[in-house]
Amino acid sequence: MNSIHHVNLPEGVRSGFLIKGDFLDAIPYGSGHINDTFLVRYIYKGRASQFIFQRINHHVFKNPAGLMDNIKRTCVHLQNKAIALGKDPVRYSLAVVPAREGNLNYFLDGADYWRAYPFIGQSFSVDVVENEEQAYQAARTFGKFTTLLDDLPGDRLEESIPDFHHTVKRYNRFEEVIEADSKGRLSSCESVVKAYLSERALANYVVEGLSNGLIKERVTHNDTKISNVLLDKKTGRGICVVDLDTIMPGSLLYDLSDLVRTSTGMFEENERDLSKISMNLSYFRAVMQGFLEQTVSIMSEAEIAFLPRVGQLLTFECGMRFLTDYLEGDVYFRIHDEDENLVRAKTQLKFLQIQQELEPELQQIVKEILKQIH
Ligand code: ADP
Ligand code: GN1
Ligand code: MG
Repeated sequence: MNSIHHVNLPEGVRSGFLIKGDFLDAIPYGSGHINDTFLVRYIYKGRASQFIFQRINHHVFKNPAGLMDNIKRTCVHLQNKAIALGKDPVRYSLAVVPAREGNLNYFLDGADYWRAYPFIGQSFSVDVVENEEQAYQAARTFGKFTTLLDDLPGDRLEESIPDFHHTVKRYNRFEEVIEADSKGRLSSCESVVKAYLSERALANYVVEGLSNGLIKERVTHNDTKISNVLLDKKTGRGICVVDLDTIMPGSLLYDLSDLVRTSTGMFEENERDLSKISMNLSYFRAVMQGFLEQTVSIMSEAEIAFLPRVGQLLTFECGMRFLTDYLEGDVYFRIHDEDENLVRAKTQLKFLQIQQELEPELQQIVKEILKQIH
């Protein structure tokens, strides 16, 4: 949800980027749990221009300069692709606004790293999918992103968060945090903790596949929640993906998994009424269709075999991360209520169980789509 309250951006930040004109105003923007995001306006020759400014959470992203290097490289690659395809590069990818000094992709204000992107106009994103077309367009846009980055030149990207989707390590950490129970919260969530512990088997598939080569390491987005893709206000078509901090080496199954997690359920992550948690099979079909149309030609047998269960992986991992954070005293994800991380963990658990019950139906849908496009 976006607030209309103007905020005071530090003076250095306002003038820190190569932007023409005078600073007009800034408001908090988006619904992310990690960075601080602002919609910022400047006035030049009587016309307003808009930018997204972000203060990077450097407690989470320990090497912001390396992260910005990843982003810059991928944005330039995508823009070059757009030019080669005769498309408008401005709507094909985010672009990094350089700092006024030092030829940097970020502005350093004390210990805080700031970055700026031009705001892509006539666009919107959603927190909960509203119709099949949105699910299809979002998945298509993320799928295309994966294939466009398949030939990114240069060295392996920096891991902006090492072992970000190493679900086995996440599980081990979860066990340690349960054992420590440093905030005395375990007694308030024992049944949820037990339920997560019993899903251990889910953690292995992709981690093992990546290590034995059956699943290929690629450049992936790793945070493909539905609010991280821009759709066109007029046509509804996917424009481009945003929130690029976690672009790094990964598996395309992570990206598809988080898309299923966030676009086939009909609920907010912090929904308290668990009876509202459900899975929309038409949205699942639309997500699979959109993503696979773009990516099936580069997928391995091991990747394809996992498709009916793919959504379970990040639903489990993300839910376990929320629960870990609750037990640790809410040190990672932004919260608005004291028990929000526990509430989030409960929604994910319920959604995980729903996907497990629906596995035969999901299998059938995947089979039909593969038959049609393979
Ligand atoms: P957060 O970490 O807060 O999720 P995002 O980068 O996802 O940050 O930005 C928040 C929201 O702002 C996105 O969901 C999207 O709707 C919008 N957004 C982000 N970047 C742009 C952009 N360059 N142009 C237009 N809208 C954007
Ligand atoms: C965080 O920053 P945001 O809100 O897009 C998190 C994701 C989780 C997501 C859950 C760097 O994403 O991994 O899936 O919350 N990002 C990071 O909503 O940890
Ligand atoms: Mg986001």
